[in-house]
Amino acid sequence: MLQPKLTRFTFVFLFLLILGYSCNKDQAESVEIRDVQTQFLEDEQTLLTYLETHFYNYEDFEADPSNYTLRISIDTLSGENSNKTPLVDQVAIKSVEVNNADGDVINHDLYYLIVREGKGERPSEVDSTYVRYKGALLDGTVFDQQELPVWFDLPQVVPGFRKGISELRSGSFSENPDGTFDFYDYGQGVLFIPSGLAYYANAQPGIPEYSPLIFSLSLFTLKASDHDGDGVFSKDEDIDGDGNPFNDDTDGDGTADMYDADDDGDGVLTRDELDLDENGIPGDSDSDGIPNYLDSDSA
Ligand SMILES: [Ca+2]
Ligand SMILES: [Ca+2]
Ligand SMILES: [Ca+2]
Ligand SMILES: [Ca+2]
Repeated sequence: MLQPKLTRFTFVFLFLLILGYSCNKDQAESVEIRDVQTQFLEDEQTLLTYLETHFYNYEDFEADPSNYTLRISIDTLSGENSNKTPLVDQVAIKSVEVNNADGDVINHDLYYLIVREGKGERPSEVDSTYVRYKGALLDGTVFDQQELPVWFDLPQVVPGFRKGISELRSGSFSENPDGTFDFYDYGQGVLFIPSGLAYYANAQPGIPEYSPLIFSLSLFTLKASDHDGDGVFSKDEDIDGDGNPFNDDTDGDGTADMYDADDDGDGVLTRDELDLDENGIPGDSDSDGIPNYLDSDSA
């Protein structure tokens, strides 16, 4: 069974602030700013308790592995379900660094459950992803969901979502004669995100401050983004190759390369010095191993 059928890969402009950062100044001023390490330890305990006391409908997925109409459903381990395998035995952990106000690094555990890994590509953290999702609090309250998929530009979503979805793979699709698409073999999973990788002290509609979040999601497809339109995909502007394109700033002007249309700050737009001979390879006029667009003394 193939899901979903869609008329177009519509880019839905999201009015929702849910997955982007927003900060209500008046509200933020009235919220106590907690110590990052202390809050992390509290969230960690809360999440572990949740994972120990809940399970998902893994038996449905095991019984019908190719049924893409199945939805992930989480419930409490109690009564007739007491003997189910708890989530804590099925999740994996990704450690993510968070800086506190003093610049100290506090490692946060992001828990993720892979229900179906998917057979396509893994997104980088700066790609656009086409997803179906449901976001909930640990008490089960759903604060946002999209049954029909939407495009999410990953740099605009909370770090826990961005880091977690890159553990899934995209699927395949085929176009029908009527212009609709069928998706299959796509990744499905659940992210369990401590507040330090979500909104932390910044309450959002339906999300109190310091809330750990749960996202169930399906990753249908993805595409590379070029945020500054300079001809270099954002994922390829990770110059130091550490997997994080947000920390590369070749000209040191405070704007990361992925958002900087003149990466080397030489006054020539990257687009205009990237590949002058149009052979598909960035030019390097002085042959010093640094391509012209990153080399302020050559163009
Ligand atoms: Ca770019
Ligand atoms: Ca980097
Ligand atoms: Ca820069
Ligand atoms: Ca330049």
